[in-house]
Amino acid sequence: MITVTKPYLPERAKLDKYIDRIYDTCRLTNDGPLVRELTRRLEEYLGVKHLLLVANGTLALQIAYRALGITGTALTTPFSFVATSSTLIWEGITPKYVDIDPETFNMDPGLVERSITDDTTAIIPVHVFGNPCEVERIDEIAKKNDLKVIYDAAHTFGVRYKGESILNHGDAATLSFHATKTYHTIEGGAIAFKEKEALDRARLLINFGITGPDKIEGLGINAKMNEFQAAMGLAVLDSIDHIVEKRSQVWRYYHERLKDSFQLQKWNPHATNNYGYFPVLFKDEEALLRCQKRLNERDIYPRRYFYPSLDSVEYIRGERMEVSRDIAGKVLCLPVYAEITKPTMNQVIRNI
Ligand code: T4K
Repeated sequence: MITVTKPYLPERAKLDKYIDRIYDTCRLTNDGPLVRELTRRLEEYLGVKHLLLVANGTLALQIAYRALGITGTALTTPFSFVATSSTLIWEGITPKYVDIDPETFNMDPGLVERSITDDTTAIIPVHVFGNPCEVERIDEIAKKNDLKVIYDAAHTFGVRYKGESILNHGDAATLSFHATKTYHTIEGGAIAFKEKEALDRARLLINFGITGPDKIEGLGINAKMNEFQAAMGLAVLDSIDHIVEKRSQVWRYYHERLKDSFQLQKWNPHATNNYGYFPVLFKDEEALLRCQKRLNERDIYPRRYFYPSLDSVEYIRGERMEVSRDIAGKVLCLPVYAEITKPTMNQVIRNI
């Protein structure tokens, strides 16, 4: 079976080197030495200053909203994984959608300002499939209107924009280290904060608001990453250049053969890619469904990331977003992972 992705598993010996340390110390969680080491190494690798590791990318969003005091209404995109919106609702914040650009698939910055109302406190854009948003325009609108910006950067591990980490834009940027991502810690995530004060507040939030054995300073929850997640994260990080290189070969192979027949996502010209996804836009939903069926019959399972457009989800019920609905109906993400073979890619290409 060929699936849309396949997690990278490091060699057992490389992983065991880290797991042995857990067995030696019996330290399994609660800000242990592997989580600390991974934090340091990721700050260095990614080029960020105030990084907090958490249990998953969903909690990363929730903690970021709390740490930055987001309330009322937040502007966000309907073309994303459901977690971008569900976390807002979970935190009592109302998502209000801004439609997307039909070529980049990211929030259209030209539509942001007209959506701001008195109770808007934040903008939550997504760098969809790792493709950076127009960050300068968004950051400028936020500054002018005194709004916070939290980028859902779940897909952007290692992506650089104008030579710097994309995570350095906004008041915070959140990552997902889920097994399906280019870089993973099985489950996991992180928040890169602009200000150290926000990082300090978030550090309290992820550990029940506890500051010492006998002291509870405020409301918190449990969003900690554990030592086994960090062990996997360290082992995967040891191979990250190899993973990205292999994925880039797959991505380029598809790109070369499909670029003249399909509309592909328009990539930000100032940004690198981590080759997490290969979205293809069909001429209509019918063509997509026909192709999906043909591939499924051959035991190949691409995915409709992101479908449905979130403004059509019953419990979210946003204003209708025409562009997002159109794109969501036509996008199919092809299988991309380090060990995919050329015959398999050829089979995918032949059948689409
Ligand atoms: N924001 C954005 C923009 C996101 O895309 C996401 C997550 C989040 C926030 C939240 O972050 P997390 O809380 O998840 O850290 C997957 C992932 O579960 C999810 O992390 C990801 N985005 C989303 C885009 O995709 P599914 O429902 O597609 O996963 P699943 O289990 O169907 O896996 C896809 C394929 O991968 C399977 O067909 C087989 C393969 N697979 C998967 C797993 C889990 C394996 O081979 N082994 C595995 O262990 O959501």
